[in-house]
Amino acid sequence: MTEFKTIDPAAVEMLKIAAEENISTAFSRAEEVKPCPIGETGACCKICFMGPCRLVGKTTRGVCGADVHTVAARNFARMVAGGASAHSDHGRDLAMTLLHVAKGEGQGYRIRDVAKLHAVARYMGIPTDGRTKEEIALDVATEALANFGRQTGQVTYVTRATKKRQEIWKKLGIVPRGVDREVVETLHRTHEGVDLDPENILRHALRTSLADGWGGSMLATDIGDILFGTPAPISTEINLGVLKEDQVNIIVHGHEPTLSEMIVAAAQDPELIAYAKSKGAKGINLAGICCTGNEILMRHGISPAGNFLHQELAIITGAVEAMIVDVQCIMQALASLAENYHTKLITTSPKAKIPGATHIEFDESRALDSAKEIVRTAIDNYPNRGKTRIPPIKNRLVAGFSHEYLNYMQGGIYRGSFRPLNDAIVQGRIRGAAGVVGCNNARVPQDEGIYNLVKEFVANDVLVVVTGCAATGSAKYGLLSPEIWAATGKGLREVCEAVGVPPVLHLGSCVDNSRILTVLTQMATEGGLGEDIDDLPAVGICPEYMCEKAIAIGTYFVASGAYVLFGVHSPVSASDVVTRLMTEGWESQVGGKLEFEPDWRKILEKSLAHIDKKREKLGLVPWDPNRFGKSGDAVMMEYLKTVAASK
Ligand code: MSK
Repeated sequence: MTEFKTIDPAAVEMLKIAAEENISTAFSRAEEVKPCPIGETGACCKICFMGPCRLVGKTTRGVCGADVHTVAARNFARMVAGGASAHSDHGRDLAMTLLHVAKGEGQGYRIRDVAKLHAVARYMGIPTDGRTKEEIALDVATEALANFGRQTGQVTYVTRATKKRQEIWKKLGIVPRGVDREVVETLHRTHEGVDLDPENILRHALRTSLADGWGGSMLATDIGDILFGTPAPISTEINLGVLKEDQVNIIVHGHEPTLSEMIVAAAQDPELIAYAKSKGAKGINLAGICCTGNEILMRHGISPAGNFLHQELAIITGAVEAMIVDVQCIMQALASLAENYHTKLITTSPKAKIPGATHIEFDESRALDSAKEIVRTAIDNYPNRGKTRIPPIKNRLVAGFSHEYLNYMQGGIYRGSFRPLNDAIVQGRIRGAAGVVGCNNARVPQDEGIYNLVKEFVANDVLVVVTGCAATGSAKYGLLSPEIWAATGKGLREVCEAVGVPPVLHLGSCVDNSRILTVLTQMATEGGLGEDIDDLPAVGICPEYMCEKAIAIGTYFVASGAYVLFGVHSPVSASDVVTRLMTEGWESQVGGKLEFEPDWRKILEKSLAHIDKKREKLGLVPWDPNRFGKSGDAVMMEYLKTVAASK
């Protein structure tokens, strides 16, 4: 570990400057502000005004009599509801944009992926034959929006889960009805004096999370693809070194692609580029942070300047003319930090204002004009730039993998499938699969768990998919670049080389964890690996979770059958009952379980043991690291190396 809580040399460089200049960052505040030891474990109840009641030591019940198990379960369920709300409101906003586009409104937006529109229409049972894309889009948007307010029945995409999974949900009574209904019901149940049974509370938390994963998030991904294009592999660079000394640097940060897509278009506008030149810059350089960064990386190859804990560090470079933010994961500290530099912090969403920031409302009815106004503000700020210190640190990455592209790579347009991947797992060339997702958390060394886990998984023949800040966290160290091949297990390497994909696949932003649900479901239905997600030799890991969205994601993966491990600490450790319900209890009910384990080495150990156990249960050959790696390609590479050495 370095002197600072990060393994990123670019972050270290900026944190040294921050320390010298007495600038506060999340890294320094995490040292100064100690976490509340009672709230941290889930033992603090503050849902009524007889409290807050802190259930520690001899205090085993709050004023109303609630015990620590009820309190911890309630706190957890509210986190799930918070996370589900954030993702789902994002999905709702995209559905509204699609509705506007279908009606010929929404300046600058259009339907970019008609094939995806048709695929989504098919999922929804909407006819496509002989209809214009606008007519289909109108029905798709209307059906998508119905998912939020539906009171009975089920969210549309429940039918995309395996039959077995749907039966499990039905039997348990956790088929999600409508997104808003499940979230509101969680808030009602966890109000003072309503649902006081931890098991019952947690069961509804599962239902609420499913409304996110198979509802709001999946809709956000699908509609994002329809409007902005389904990602395909694309290569660029990452980290603070992508900022440019001689250009207007604009960073987009937050989550919703409706804003960032228009900023991308505005930044490429010849008039605005000329305007930037008139101010003495050589051009406009756009970069991303957090999941907005992932959205524009996946679809346009725009370089990310970093992940969650880089948002302040980017401003400290002194080279950022504007940081444009919308919703989620945006630190309030950015406003006071920006006062020390020339950077303009521009908020754009009516839902998310920050005192001290400049608010330029992003108006979707004149989206491109709004985006141009914002970019112009950034350009106007270029002459105010003072001393810059951009760390010359960056790495290459390949991103842009979608479920559709993976199908295509494994069989072409007409015979796309997951057969080669499943076969490779059956043969033991690939040991299993791991999803490494989620945030940075200033309480643990930035990227340490993410980096080590991804590196160890590929070395052990485990195919890795990454999303969110774990994806950018991996990419900063070359794990998404060709450098990774040398560190990849022989069997995994052989398969990936044959299929033409890297061993670490960037699947997108936080809402795009729904792409992983789709991939896992297809693997389960493809044949050879059981019949549902809980049969697969696969794990989901969130090593550095920071927010409620991560909790919602972890919970919907568990409800979908996955073994999920979170790092940092357990937010329910005060209750052995809740801890048991989330592990043994959920495993017996839905086949998946949720564990919290701060040590990444133990996460690795548990993950590999789980993968091997599932292989054994499926009757597959035990994984052998030396059995493969002697295919034609590998032999040819060795031969070529020998020839080259002999010259
Ligand atoms: S941005 S939710 S810190 S992944 Fe999606 Fe990163 Fe976590 Fe925010």
